[in-house]
Amino acid sequence: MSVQTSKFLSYVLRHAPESIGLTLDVNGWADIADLIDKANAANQPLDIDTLHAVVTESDKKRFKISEDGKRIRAAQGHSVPVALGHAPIEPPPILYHGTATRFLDSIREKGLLAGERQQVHLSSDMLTAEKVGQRHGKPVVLTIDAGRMFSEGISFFQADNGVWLTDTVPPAYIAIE
Ligand code: HQG
Repeated sequence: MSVQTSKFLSYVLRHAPESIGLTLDVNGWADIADLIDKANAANQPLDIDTLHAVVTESDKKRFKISEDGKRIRAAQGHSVPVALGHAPIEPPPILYHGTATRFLDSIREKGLLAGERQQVHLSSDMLTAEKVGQRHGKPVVLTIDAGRMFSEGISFFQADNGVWLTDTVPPAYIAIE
C-alpha cells in the first residue's frame, strides 16, 4: 500500500479537492473515474487497482467506496464542509481524545474545538487516542464524559470508520488524567 497515495487521497478528499480541479458533492463524494483522471493530469499517478488497495489496506479505514463502486469519500477528518449524513446516535458513556500536552492550557480554558476540521474527533479506545495525540507532540489522553454530554442534549455522530464526531466539547466534560 502506498502511504504517499493515501496521503494524497486524504489531502484531496478532506482538504483541497480544488487543488486538482476535483469537485466533491455535498456529502463529500468524488467520482472515482474523474478523480483518477484529474490525479494523473496533476502528475499524481493513480489507477483503480492502487486506489482499491489503499482503501482496503488503510489501517484506519480512512476511505469509503459507494455501494455502486463509482464514488469515494473520506470517512472523517474533513476541513472542507461536507454533510456526511450520519444520524445522531448515543455514544458510549466515555470517549477519549488524544492531544499534545502543550495544548492543555488552552483546552482547559476553551474546551475541545474543531479547529481546521469540521468537528472534534473522539475515539472509543485509549490506545487509538494516544496514537492520535502522538501526531502532535508529547501525548496526553483526555477522558470525555460523552454520556453526560448526550444526556444534556449534545449530538454525537459516528463516521464510517468508527471515529466519533461532535461539534465541540466544553471544558466541563473533560477530565485530564
Ligand atoms: C487540539 C486523524 C488548543 C486537538 C486522527 C488536536 C483523527 C486544541 C489539534 C483525526 C483545542 C487539532 C483528527 C483548544 C482542540 N486549544 N488545541 N481549545 N481544541 N485542540 O489533526 O483530533 O490519521 O485537526 O486536541 O486519527 O488530532 O488523518 O485533530 O491536537 O481521527 O486519518 O488541536 O485525524 O486521522 O488537530 O485528529 P487535528 P485530531 P488520520
